[in-house]
Amino acid sequence: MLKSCVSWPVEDAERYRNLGYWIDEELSQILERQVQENPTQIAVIDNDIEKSYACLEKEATRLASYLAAQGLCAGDTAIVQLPNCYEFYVVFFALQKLAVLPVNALMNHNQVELTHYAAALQPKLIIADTKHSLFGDSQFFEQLKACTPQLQYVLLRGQSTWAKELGEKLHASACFEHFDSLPFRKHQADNVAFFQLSGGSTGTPKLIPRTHNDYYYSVRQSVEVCQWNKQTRYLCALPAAHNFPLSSPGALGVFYAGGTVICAPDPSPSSCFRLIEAHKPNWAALVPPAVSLWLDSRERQHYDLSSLTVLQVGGAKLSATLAARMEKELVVTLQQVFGMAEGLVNYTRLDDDEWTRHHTQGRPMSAADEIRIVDENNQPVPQGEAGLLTTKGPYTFRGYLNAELHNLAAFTEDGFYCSGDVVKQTASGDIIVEGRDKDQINKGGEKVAAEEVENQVLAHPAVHDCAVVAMPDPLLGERICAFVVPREDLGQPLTRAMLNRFVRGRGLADYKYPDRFEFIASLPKTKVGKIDKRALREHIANLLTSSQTA
Ligand code: OOB
Repeated sequence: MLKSCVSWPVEDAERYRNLGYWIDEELSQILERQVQENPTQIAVIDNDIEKSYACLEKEATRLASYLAAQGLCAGDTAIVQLPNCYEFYVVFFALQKLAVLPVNALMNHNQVELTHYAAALQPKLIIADTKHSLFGDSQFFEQLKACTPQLQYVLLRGQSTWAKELGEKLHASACFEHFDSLPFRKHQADNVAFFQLSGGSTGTPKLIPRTHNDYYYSVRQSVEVCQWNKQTRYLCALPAAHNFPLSSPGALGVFYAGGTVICAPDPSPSSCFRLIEAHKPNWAALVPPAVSLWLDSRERQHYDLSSLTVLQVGGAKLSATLAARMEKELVVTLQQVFGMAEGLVNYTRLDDDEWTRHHTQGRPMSAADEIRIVDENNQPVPQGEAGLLTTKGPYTFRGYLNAELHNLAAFTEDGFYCSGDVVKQTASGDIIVEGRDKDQINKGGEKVAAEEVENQVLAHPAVHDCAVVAMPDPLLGERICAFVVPREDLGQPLTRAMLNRFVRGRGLADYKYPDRFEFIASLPKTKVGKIDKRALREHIANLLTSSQTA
């Protein structure tokens, strides 16, 4: 099945190797290096738990050995769904040692998403948390097993009566002592290490294969750009599995540099401020709505946040107004981060002037990132004009898993990934995100594929047609509006409450629920007969403005 992962053309791979971008090391090396150099340094703080590098390595080895003894082996796949906690990193490195390939689902992913990942990956193992409603009992696991013949093992973080507990496998219990020093085979660094999740614009979420070589390079280069070192203390408040807090430079960057990750359960002021005062991180990463919440929080004056020197913001467009306010009121340097799970990451640099920090989303982190800003015929637009961002490079993937047809549209013939972002580039090479040409809603950094929501709404028997678009929102930037054409031939009129109840019952992640349903007699069409989503976006934006002024 993994044969359908697209790899880099041989000549590109050779070039990346010769230039030192690909070093043929596995991701598990990130941790092993620190165990040699820095064993007693604290790697992760998770509430009152502090784990040194040596301890993290020991627990990862023990878990890997346990899983190997259960029969898991290189090339098997897994679904991991854990909150921000130190175990997330233990599991990450354990699976890397074994060369078991996980997809790290977000905690708010639900039945629909996990079922889809299971169908795509045919995992042997699930590692999840009993706090998630799907794993309180065995029902969902049994359901997954029924359609995933390979699936045999489940390990749960938290107390469980129906499955083995992850904690038991990590902690020093005599029966696992002999696992502590099992050597693991070296694996090919060109191989897939794990799957990232695409924000998506199609009916089903796509999986992004990331190799050891490409991901490790993106971590090392991010650390270089951000100048991280052993003194780096990073507050991880965004979901740990997301590419931004995992590798830009994120937790893996911290581990590479020998610093300390401080786990926060979420980016809210009530979760983060006390942790900042207690553990004194100097870096943190947020999405723009969280910046607004931090700035407007009354709690701010009660905490000492002065340890923070740099605040990274990315995932969605940050307004220049918020950028200026943030630097002034929080007394931090802003670093904008414009990245994507597919690869390319842009950073503003710490010594950029104020205009660049506030008005641009930064420039590619690597000299090897190739950027082409093109029109709809894939022709470069004149410098300074807006166009579609396409890119290739040593850490930008070359194809989604099992998605041959979709890949044809997602890449140019010469291998550039079409990001769907509309951007322009300043004379000095900095990128400004102007908009988007993909059927996606960016709800304050959380990406929602319109088609995925449309399919759920369309499943209602009284819905004739549906189109999902973004509507403006002062806090999140965008929210989800579903335009619905009801069927006329059914007696009972369809109501918003009925649709809400129906969609909520479908097992989709909460953040994908439409925030508003609008009934419409028919969907507007463009000249070529496609649904005119631009007209729908304008329609809902006007409705919102007129209801505000009324
Ligand atoms: C990050 O990754 P994804 O995969 O969740 O989302 C990627 C998309 C981009 O194509 C763009 O549409 C949007 O999110 N985006 C931004 C942005 N950062 C991401 N749009 C405007 N301004 C920004 N700063 O979101 C991601 C991955 C790694 C690092 C940072 C963010």
